[in-house]
Amino acid sequence: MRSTFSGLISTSKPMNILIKSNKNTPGYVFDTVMGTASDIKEMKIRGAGRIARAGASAMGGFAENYPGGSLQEFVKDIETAKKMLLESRPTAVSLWNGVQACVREMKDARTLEEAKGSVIRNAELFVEMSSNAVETIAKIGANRVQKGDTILTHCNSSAALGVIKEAHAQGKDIKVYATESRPWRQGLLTVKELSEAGVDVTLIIDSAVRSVMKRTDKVFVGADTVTSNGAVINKIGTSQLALAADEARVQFSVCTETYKFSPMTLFGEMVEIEERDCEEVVDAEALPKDVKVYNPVFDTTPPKYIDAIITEMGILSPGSVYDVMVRQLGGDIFRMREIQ
Ligand code: RI2
Repeated sequence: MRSTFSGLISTSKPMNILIKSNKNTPGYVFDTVMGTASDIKEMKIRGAGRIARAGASAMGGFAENYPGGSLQEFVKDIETAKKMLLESRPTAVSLWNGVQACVREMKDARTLEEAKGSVIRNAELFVEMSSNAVETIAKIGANRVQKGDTILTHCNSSAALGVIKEAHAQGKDIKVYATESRPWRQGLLTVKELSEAGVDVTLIIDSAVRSVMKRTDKVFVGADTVTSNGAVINKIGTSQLALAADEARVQFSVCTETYKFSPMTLFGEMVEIEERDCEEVVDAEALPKDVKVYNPVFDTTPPKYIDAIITEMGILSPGSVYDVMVRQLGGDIFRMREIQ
């Protein structure tokens, strides 16, 4: 799909939600939710894990500050808050899972206080679980790194950087190549973070990936979404790292929390790739009017190019993602349509 400067160029839908969903709810309870949604939309909060934690925290804050009223009103209003957050990056499964985790016990609540309590509790639990998962992944992944390894990473993944920093902290004397990651240049965040941690890090432009692959021992990247057949959706350019790694027989590992596994893909749904504003790529003034710009944010790496998926549950093969998903969803698996 192509987009032009003259058309509506972002796939992110406008936030067209009525702020006061009923006459008794003061608008201010939606302020934090709206602020978080807007920060996510504008990439002030970014990274699949961070947006999930921010979304869950906003849901928890909403419940905590909810002023009163009936259980029915709260149920309706929290649905509005949920939509507001999900529309900020509509294709992000981590955000969906983070927000959904907060409301998973709402159906059992008999009073407003019980409902608020369950949202607050589940939001806290999600944030804690998510942060712990990143730490566990770092420890497990670092065991795959050997002394003197040269590592290549892409974009800015807290899960992948956790592995790299842990390996460095263990004194493994590693070197890192980090891609710039156009157009947002999240690679600059990566080199800053690694340099501050004392890691020997070199910034490369995205098109230098194949060139440095011959000097690379291992690739560690993050994930935005993992499908039930073990494919990984991550920052645009990830699949070309995987192809180059495959050609050079370099190990390609994906570091990801299991809540980035997409339950919808079990039912055959395709992962929608977010397409963002063309102005993020190039200034409209710099191009002739008839030139189109295509700005997909993520791409898909097929399972055959992935050697390991490093999760908080251990190292998985792409082929075992389905089993983990089914185990996590348990009896709810066939009710997913209702849950949505
Ligand atoms: P963590 C980012 O997306 C990158 O694609 C990164 O690899 C992924 O999220 C995972 O990040 P964006 O928000 O959850 O920059 O590992 O588009 O931090």
